Amino acid sequence: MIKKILVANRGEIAVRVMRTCREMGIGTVAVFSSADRPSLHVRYADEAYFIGPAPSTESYLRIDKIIEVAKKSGADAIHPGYGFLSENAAFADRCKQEGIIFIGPSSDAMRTMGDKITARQKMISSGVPVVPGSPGNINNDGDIIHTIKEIGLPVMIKASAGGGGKGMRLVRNEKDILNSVRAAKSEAMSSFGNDSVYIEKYIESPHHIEFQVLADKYGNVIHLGERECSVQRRHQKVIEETPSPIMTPELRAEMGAHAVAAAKSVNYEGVGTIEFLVDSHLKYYFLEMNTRLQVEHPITERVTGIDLVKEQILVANGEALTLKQEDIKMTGHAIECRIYAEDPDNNFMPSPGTIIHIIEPMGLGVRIDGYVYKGYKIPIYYDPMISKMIVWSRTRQEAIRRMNRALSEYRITGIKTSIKFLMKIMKAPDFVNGQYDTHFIENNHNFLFTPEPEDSIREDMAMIASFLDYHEKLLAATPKVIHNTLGNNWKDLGRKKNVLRF
Ligand code: MV4
Repeated sequence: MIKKILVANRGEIAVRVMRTCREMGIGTVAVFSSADRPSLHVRYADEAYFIGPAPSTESYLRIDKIIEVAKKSGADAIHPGYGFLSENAAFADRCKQEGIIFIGPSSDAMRTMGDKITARQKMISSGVPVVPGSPGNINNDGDIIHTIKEIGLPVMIKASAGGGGKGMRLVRNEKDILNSVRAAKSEAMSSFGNDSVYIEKYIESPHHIEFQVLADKYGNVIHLGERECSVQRRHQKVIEETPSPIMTPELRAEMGAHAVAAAKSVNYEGVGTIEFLVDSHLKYYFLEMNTRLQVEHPITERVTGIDLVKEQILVANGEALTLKQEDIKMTGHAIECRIYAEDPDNNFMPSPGTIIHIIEPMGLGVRIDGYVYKGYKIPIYYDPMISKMIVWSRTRQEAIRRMNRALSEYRITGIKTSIKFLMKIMKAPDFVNGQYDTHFIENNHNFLFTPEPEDSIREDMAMIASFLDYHEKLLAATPKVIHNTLGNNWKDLGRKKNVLRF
C-alpha cells in the first residue's frame, strides 16, 4: 500500500495531486528549486526538499536528486505530474531499479508511444486508423517519391522523436518536398538527436479530439469520453471542452473502442490520452498517445465524477479497476480555460512579476486549479500557466455563460494575464456555435485581437484597484505621513461605485 508520494513537479499540478493524496490519507513530499521556495506546493506538502537551482535542468529534471529525496523521505512512490519527467522512460526505469513505484505506465509503453513511427506501426497492427502516410522512416528520396505518389499532396512531414507540434512541416508543392524532408531531418537531429521523419497526408481543418483512457495492471481498459482541444495557439491548448460539439454517441463509441485498443496494444497501465484528428467528414485518425496525466484532465473528472489522480494511485497500488465501461456516464458540459501570465496585447509575451491583488471566482460549477496567491512572485523559469478554470453546467450554452461570468470575476493585478483574451473567445460566434476547428484562432484573428473600448477602461480600473490596494496597505502601514499629504478623501474615492464598477 502506498503511504507516501513524492510529487516530482511544481505549480498547480503539484498542488492538485497533493490534494487527492491528502484525501486518501497518503503523505506528501514536495521537491522545490531555489525559485520555488515560496511556492504553494512547498507549503502544502507534509515535507519539502530543496533539489537545486531554478533552471529545470538543474532541479525538476535531475533524476538523481529526485531519487535521492525519495529515498531520504521514505516515499514509496513518485507522481511525475505532466511535463518534466512524466514521459521520461529512463526515469521510470530508474524508479523501478530503486524499488520506488512510478505512478504511470511502463517505460516500454512510454518508449513505444514516444517514438511516433513505432506508435504508428503499432496502431496499424492493432487496427487503429492512422493518417495515410509512409509505413515507416523516410530513408531516401525513393521513399518520398513513393509516398507522395500514394497519398498525394499536401503532406505533413513529422519527426519521429517530435510530438505536440514540435518538428512538423507542411508541404503543399511537389518542388519543395525533397528539400523539406532534408531540412526536417536535420532539424530533428539537432532538436531531438534523432533524424527519423515520416510523412502523413495533411488533414485540412481537422478537429483535435483526444480520448481519456484508464487501465489497470490486469488488462482492464476503459475510456472516459473525449475532450475537444482544437482551440490552440502555436500548439498550446487554450480552451478544452467535453463533450465535443461534433461528437455523436455512435462516433464516441467507435473512437473510444479504438482508444482502448491503442492502450491495450502497449499493455498500458494508469491514465493516458489518445489524440485523434477528425476531419470534416467525421473520419478520424490516430495522431499520438500521451503517456501521462494531462493538463486538461479536470473537465473529464467533472463530467464523469471520477478523480483521475485517485485512479492512478489505486492502479499503481496494484488494484484492479472497479469501474466498467458501462459505468461511465458523461453528465452535462465542462469547459476549461487556461490562465497564463502572458500579455495578449504584446504577442503573449510572458508577464512575470508579483501578484498584488487576486480575487478568484467561485460559485456553483466553478473549479480553479491554481497555485498563485497575493504577494507571490511568479518565477520566470517555468511555464507561465498560473491556473486553470474549469466550469460545468447542464448544457454547453449554460457552461459558456458561466465561464463568462467567472472570467469577469477573476481579478489578478500586478501582472498581465490572458483572461480578457479568453473572454473574447467565449464571445466569438464560431465558438458559441460550436463551429470551430484547429484554425479557430487564426480564422477569428480580428475578432479576438481588436481591442474593445472598455478594455482600456477595465485596464485603468484594474490599475486603480491595485493602486488603491497598495495605498490602503500604505495607509495601514504609515497612516500619519500618508493622511497628512492625501487627507481622507482618497479612501472615499476607493468606495465610490462609479470608479470601481467592473
Ligand atoms: C496534423 C495535422 C493535420 N494533418 N497532421 C499538431 C500537434 C500534433 N498533435 C500534431 N498536430 C497536427 N498534426 C496531419 N497529417 C494537424 C495538426 C494540428 C495542428 C497543426 C497545425 C497547427 C495547429 C494544430 C492544432 C492541432 C492539430
